[in-house]
Amino acid sequence: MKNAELWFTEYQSDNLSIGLRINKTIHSEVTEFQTLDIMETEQYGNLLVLDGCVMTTDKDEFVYHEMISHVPLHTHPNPKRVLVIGGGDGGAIREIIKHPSVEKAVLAEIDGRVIETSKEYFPQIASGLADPRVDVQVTDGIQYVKDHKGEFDVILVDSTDPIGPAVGLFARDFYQLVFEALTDDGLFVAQTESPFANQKLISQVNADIKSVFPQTHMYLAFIPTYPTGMWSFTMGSKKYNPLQDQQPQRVTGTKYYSSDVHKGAFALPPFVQELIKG
Ligand code: AAT
Repeated sequence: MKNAELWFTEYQSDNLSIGLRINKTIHSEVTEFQTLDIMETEQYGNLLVLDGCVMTTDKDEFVYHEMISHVPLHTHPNPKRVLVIGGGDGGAIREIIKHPSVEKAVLAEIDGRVIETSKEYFPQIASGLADPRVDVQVTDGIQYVKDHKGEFDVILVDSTDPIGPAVGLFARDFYQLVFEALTDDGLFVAQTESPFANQKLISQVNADIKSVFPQTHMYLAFIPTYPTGMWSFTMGSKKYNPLQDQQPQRVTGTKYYSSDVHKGAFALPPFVQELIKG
């Protein structure tokens, strides 16, 4: 009989939680930056948890990693140099290197233990990290963009929620540094939380990105293990528009991303439009 008693609960706010039945805890440690737990769940395969929050699972990771990567990379006509801030599991990198134009992909992850444990317990997610075009840097993403002006065509902010080391990744000053780290026609995308659970944050982030970039566009995807399942991403772009400049699909074998999903993801329900109308 299965153990009916072992459950992982993420307390997502004072009033909201998600529960997953777990078969066992595979790994647990306190790193220099956060607590790190890996569990085997019944529903979603292996689960990566940082500071009590779900980062990714084997079975739904494809939605997040395809949508954070392929939407910006099918907006830029010729992305050659790409930077991921955070994303130590390697999922965004795995998707980025599917693009034939990409010559270099840098991962700037603050916590080397996320990278090492992902290689061990999430080999399908971390698989791209061994590619010769990939440069893995264990460093604070804020410092990294400060030191690399005008270098990247596309930057992805694949960060934890705005607590602990990620607080600075949700600030206007950081978006200004991202702007400066991009080439003249560069663009960036950040994961920007749930329109149901994080309304204030979404409004603030949208206003901040608008104050730095000539174009700001929000899009949505459905991610079952993130708070409320409805997830937002925000793009800041110097030149290209994700709908007018959308490129024909360049990668095959995607499970969530398609040219139609790319278009549809920018159709926002009125209550979401309301959050970002300022
Ligand atoms: N690919 C989905 C997984 C993540 S993990 C986000 C990563 O951001 C973590 O590994 C964390 O160590 C890293 N990180 C946090 N702050 C910084 C920083 N300042 N510089 C570089 N890396 C950083 C995203 C999950 C989204 C969860 C939504 N609920």
